Amino acid sequence: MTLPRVLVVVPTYNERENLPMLVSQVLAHDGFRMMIIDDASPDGTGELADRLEGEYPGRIQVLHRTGARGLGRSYIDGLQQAVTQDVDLICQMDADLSHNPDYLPALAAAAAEHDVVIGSRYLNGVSVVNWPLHRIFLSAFANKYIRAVTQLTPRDCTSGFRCWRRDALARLPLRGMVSDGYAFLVEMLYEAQRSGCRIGEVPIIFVERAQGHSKVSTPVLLESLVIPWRLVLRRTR
Ligand SMILES: Nc1nc2c(ncn2[C@@H]2O[C@H](COP(=O)(O)OP(=O)(O)OP(=O)(O)O)[C@@H](O)[C@H]2O)c(=O)[nH]1
Ligand SMILES: [Mg+2]
Repeated sequence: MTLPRVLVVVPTYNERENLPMLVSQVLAHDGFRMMIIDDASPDGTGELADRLEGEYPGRIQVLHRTGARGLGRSYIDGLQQAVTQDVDLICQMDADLSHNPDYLPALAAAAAEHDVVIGSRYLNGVSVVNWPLHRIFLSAFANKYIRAVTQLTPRDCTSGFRCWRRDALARLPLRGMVSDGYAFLVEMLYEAQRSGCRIGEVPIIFVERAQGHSKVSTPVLLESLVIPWRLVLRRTR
């Protein structure tokens, strides 16, 4: 069997300490390339990404965003470009090493049978390392809430570690998506389930970042509470 051609899309904001390790671990896999979408990080992550592009010729693309920053906006810009490229699979993951690149081949393999495969923290109980108890409860509650409101079936609807078949991702209405923070991940999955995508999950152990800072803010969390209702109401109208 020939190896799939995989593009790994990674949004970054102030991830200077994490990016070199991430790049070397992702690109250790044959047939993998990366797209780094940097939001003009004040810590110089964008320039670092350009240097890494020189170290791995032909295997890294860097998208430098200007203007309003945001995780959802970054993914929309990056994924719209990604689906036009000559690749079989498109993965998305965080830059902070919470998502171990060692799982990428398992996600890619499961994409033979699914249109999107989620790296899931909640398949065998809770597989999260170094989260305080309140964060575990918050995430578990968020998933229960989202699944109840939207009728989404995966155990982990908020995981940012995913692998898509390029053709399935290309069919999603990326341009029309309304959420910007983590809710964007829920919106993508909602549209995928609605369009009949086969959704799979493989277990991962999520490890909380050791370097850099979280970008989770109160408005972003509130958006996650509102978006499930917006998605459902948009479809029933
Ligand atoms: N381009 C871009 N990337 C972002 C933005 N906000 C967060 N990211 C990236 O999105 C990924 C997830 O963000 P994190 O801050 O790790 O969010 P989290 O995992 O929920 O929080 P932590 O507990 O700190 O890990 C990381 O790769 C970030 O660098 C943004 O506004 N623009
Ligand atoms: Mg993180």
